[in-house]
Formats: sequence, C-alpha cells, structure tokens
Amino acid sequence: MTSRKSIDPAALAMLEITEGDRISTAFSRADEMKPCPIGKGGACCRNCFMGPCRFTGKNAEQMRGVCGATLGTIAARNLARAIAAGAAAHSDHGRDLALTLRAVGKGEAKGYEIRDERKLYAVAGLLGVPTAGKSVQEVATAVGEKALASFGQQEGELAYLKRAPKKRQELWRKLNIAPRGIDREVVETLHRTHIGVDQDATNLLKHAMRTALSDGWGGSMLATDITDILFGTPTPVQSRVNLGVLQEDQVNLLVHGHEPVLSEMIVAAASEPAMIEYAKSKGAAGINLAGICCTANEILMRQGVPPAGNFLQQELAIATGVVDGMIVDVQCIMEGLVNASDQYHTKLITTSPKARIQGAMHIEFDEHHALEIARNIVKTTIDNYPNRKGKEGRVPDVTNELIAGFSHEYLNYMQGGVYRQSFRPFNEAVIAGRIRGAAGVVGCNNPRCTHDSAHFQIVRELIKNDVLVVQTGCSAITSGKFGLLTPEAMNLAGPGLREVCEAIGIPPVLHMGSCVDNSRILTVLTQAATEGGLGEDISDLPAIGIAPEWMSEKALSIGTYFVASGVKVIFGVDSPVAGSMEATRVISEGWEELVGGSLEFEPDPMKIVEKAIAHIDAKRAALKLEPYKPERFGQSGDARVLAAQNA
Ligand code: SF4
Ligand code: MSK
Repeated sequence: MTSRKSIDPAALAMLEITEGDRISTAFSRADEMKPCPIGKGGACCRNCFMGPCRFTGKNAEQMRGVCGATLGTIAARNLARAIAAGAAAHSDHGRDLALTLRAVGKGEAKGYEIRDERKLYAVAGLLGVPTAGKSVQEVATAVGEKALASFGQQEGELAYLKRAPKKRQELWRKLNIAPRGIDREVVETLHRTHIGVDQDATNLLKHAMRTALSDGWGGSMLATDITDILFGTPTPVQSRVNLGVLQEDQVNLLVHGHEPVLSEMIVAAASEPAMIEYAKSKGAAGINLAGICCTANEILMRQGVPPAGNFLQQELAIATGVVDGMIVDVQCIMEGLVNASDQYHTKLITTSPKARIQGAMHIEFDEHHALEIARNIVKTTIDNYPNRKGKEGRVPDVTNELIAGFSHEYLNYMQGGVYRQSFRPFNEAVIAGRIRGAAGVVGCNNPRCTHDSAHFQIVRELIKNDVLVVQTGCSAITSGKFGLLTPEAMNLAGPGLREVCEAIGIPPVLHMGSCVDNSRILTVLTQAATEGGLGEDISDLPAIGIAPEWMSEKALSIGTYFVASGVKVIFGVDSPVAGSMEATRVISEGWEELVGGSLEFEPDPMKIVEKAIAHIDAKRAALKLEPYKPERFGQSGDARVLAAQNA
C-alpha cells in the first residue's frame, strides 16, 4: 500500500513508478527487512567474541552475558557507542571545514574566500585568537589552527562552552561533563564501552552526555561558524522545494550529503557561462542544480538552490529519469543509489576518500583544487545528459515555495534592526503569552513510519497552539514541502503567534539550516535564557526538542547534547534502549535529575504534541508567567484589517 508510505504527493507518485519499474527503494527494502526485535531495543551485545549475547524473554533484566554484563550495562553501552558515532560524524565534518579555513588563510585553497569577516573576528574572539596587527588571512589561518587544536585538546574544556549560560557551565563543571577535547571524548566512549571497562549504566551514559556536548558545543558549532565565515552567514532567502524542481529540458545535477565545502564549489562551477554553454552544446536548455538532505539545506540557505527532497527521496529522485548526475560526499547516502542509478542513466559520483561506494564513479575532492574538480564533476554530468533513457515525463509536478536561512544573527537583527539587535521582543512575547513556548523540530525520515507524516502533524499542531517552531535537517525540508515555511503559514498559527509573525514578517516555522546547524539553536536558547525574564538557564525555558522520524546516530548525539544543555527531548519511532528498564530510567528520570533535560521516545505524533505542550506549560508555570490564554490575542494587524474588510 503505497499511500501509507508517505504523505508527500511527489514521493507517492514516484513510489508508484519505482514499484512499476520493480526498483528497490528504502521503502520496499523496509518491507522486506524486518527489524531484529532484540537489537532494536538495545538488548544484543557484540562487544566481544565470547558473544554475541542476546537478552530475551521475560527474565531478560535478570540475565547475564558471558562476561556477567547486565542488560542495563549493554543497552547503555550500545546507546553510548551510537552517540559517539554521531558526534564523530558531525565533528569530522567540522574538522574538514577547519582544515579548509586554514588552507584559505594560507592561500592554498583557490576559489574559496572569507565571505563573513565580522564572523571571523567574532569567532577569533571566542577562541582567544589575537587579531591585533594581523591580516584577515592571518586571522583565518590562526582560527583554523585553533579550531583544529580543539579536536586534539586533552585537558581543560572546549572554548565554546563559555557561550552557554553561566549556570549551565557551572553545572557541567560540577558534574565533570564539560568536554575536554572533541576527539578525546569520542575515543573515551569507545574505550569505556570495550568489554570489561565501564559497567555502570548511569556512569556510562553520563560520559555519553560529555561526548555529545563535544559535538553540539564543539564540532557542530565549529562547523556552523566556519561555514558562515567561508560562505556567508545566512539571511532569509526564497526558493522552491520538492521533486518538481527538477527540469526535464535541463541538465539536472543533484548534490547530496553534508559538507558545503564541495557543494558551494559545484554551485560556482555550474553557474559559469562556459559551463552553461557546454550544456547547451549537448542539447540542454541549461544546468539545473538542486539538493538532497543537509547539503541541500546548506546551499539553499546561502544560494537559494532548491532542495529536491529529504532523506527518503534520494532514490525517488533518480527514478524520475532526468537526474544526470548525483554528487555525494558524506553521511546519509544510501548504497541503494548505485542500483537505482544503474536502472536509469544517472552518474552517481562519490567524492570523499572517506566514503566510496562500489559501482559509483569516484572523483576525489580536494579543497586545494576545489574549483577545478567541481568543473570536472559538472562537465561529467553534462556529458551524461544525452544518455537519458527516454524516461522523461515522470517528474511530479509538485513544488512549494519556502523561505529559509534564519541564522541566529539574523534573528537578532530582525528583532531590533542594526542598532538594537536583541531577543527582547521574543522574550516579551513569551512572557506575555503571545508565544506559548518554542520547539526545535529536527531530524531525519525513517521508512519505519509514514514519510513526513509525523513531522508535518507535529509542526502544524504546535504552531496552532502558539508554539514557535525552529527547524533543521530533513524535518525542515518536510515543512517546506507543506508550505509551513512561508509567511502565509501564519494563517495556521494560533492567534498570539500569528500576531508576532505579522509584526515581524516571519513564518511561524523558521528554517535554521542543516544538521550541524542545530548548534544555532543552542545559541538561540542561550540568548533567550540570558536576555531576562525567562529564568537564567536553558532548562528554565518553555522549550522542547523533537525528532519525530529519526533514524541516524547523529540524531541521538543531537538529542543528547540538547538534553545535557537542559532541554527535554522527545524522539518518535522507537527507543534504542526499549529492552532495558534501567537504561530507559537513566536517560529519562536520571538525566532530568542531573541536568534538567531528559530523553523520551514516543511513537505517536499526537502524544508527542500533548507531552510537548504539557512540558511547555509546566515550564511557564515554574517561571510564574501568565497562564496561556489564546483568547486575549488575535485582534491586531492583518487579522483586524481582514475582519473589517469581511464585515
Ligand atoms: Fe557478551 Fe559480555 Fe562479550 Fe557483550 S561483552 S558480547 S555481554 S560477553
Ligand atoms: S540529512 S542525519 S537524514 S536529518 Fe542531515 Fe536528514 Fe537525518 Fe541525514
């Protein structure tokens, strides 16, 4: 039943086609591959070769592995390892950007430049890099060096922690979870989870928080800041989204993955007049660039390049028959793309030495020769245009408008202009009850639940209840597809939130970027917590984090660094520690007691909304704010004008 697989009409149309063509996709493979019920709940240990040890049945909590390990220990170890893998992925992304920044500073990376000098100097200040008497290039080199040093730092704490509210920093120090160095925390998680090391679920998962913090306030935050320095800090930009952005008469080039170092250069190469002429010489009307997953978010926010879809649409895009090249780097790239490309004509091109796929073409990317390599990739794609297999006419005519690119800096600016930048209007709107609270709705798609359905339902319900929503990753792309990232979506918002949207001219759902840009949300939360009137720590805020359709280890790291920063976080789908009551207790009540945030798993989207709103209201009550009364609002601005017109 295709209709239960997605709520996106473009995805549904393509699923009909892939089924007709008998092409396997993540959707069909999820039907064939039943998840292992033991591993799914974290109850299988394969950390040594006396096992694997599987904890099953009613007495699972009383069972012991060959080494004597309990179910609580093994579930905690499994979760900690997943968090470390997620933190490693984001942080390695950050490392690549730091290497690029250093190369740009040294004049070794032609084609790149420093686009946001102001941010470069702000980051230099945060990292303690002296700038007096130095050229921009020298500062860039020194910031790159300093950023790289934070990966291998062994003692002390990450410089960026001082961006957090003072109270939070003190708590991290008291609990001994302030991360020392990014690589150190990841390595220590792998050490602790080796057989015979840390065998206390609470202690193991406490270190998992330290590891996740090294991602959120370390690797990811560095990735975001350096991306802004190199490619510009985002400001709102209008574009379109969904598979309908593919153009039958043009060379379609899709960039997929995560690192903007590559995708930005592809944008530059594909815009060159000589390259467009070359495409025309092959019979195409031009070159059409679009994105998938987070690299799509990166080039959307800065260049307005349209996203063709989110995670579960990568194979569906190829099945349109008009994708001449799909360029991938790292993360969230399905090996199934090779099979899909073989069936149609798409050239699948891997570019990272860290991520090769058998059967794909490999053109290795190197930031020292970026533009040259990007040109080669674009040319290879153009050369493939005449090889289309006559599958035209399949591109679903489905797109939607969206506004993306709400960086923390822009949010600050939009609330007070150049001279009075602040979060005061936001805090006042929350205090007055116009905005009931805020929610970060982020993360992936997962074919174990209906594609896009939970994201859409949750975001729509939250704004209806006057909760301002900020988004990143594939979840943001979902909202774009359903028109929630446009100012017109204020018509779906509650009366108070609508007033705020009208006054500032923003959508009720703000696109803040890619997965690493969840670090922008940490900065926003810090500013709201320290602006005044909403307590003094992130844990005081009427705010919630939600990942409705998560699937990746990176999502677990993100969720955990929000928890360790004081946020209650609810994930959809299933819990990776469902098999163990002990591990479940540690990440919920245990973490709540320690850090004021907790991690919960709830598959039902409407229950997630109920819990989120109850949490927001409880935080409002704890702050002694006005109880939420929507009937007090809605008589201002456009609403009043419209009512008068209709009278
Ligand atoms: Fe089994 Fe212990 Fe080895 Fe895990 S570490 S596989 S529980 S013996
Ligand atoms: S791309 S990690 S599927 S959000 Fe960042 Fe989307 Fe999740 Fe990948």
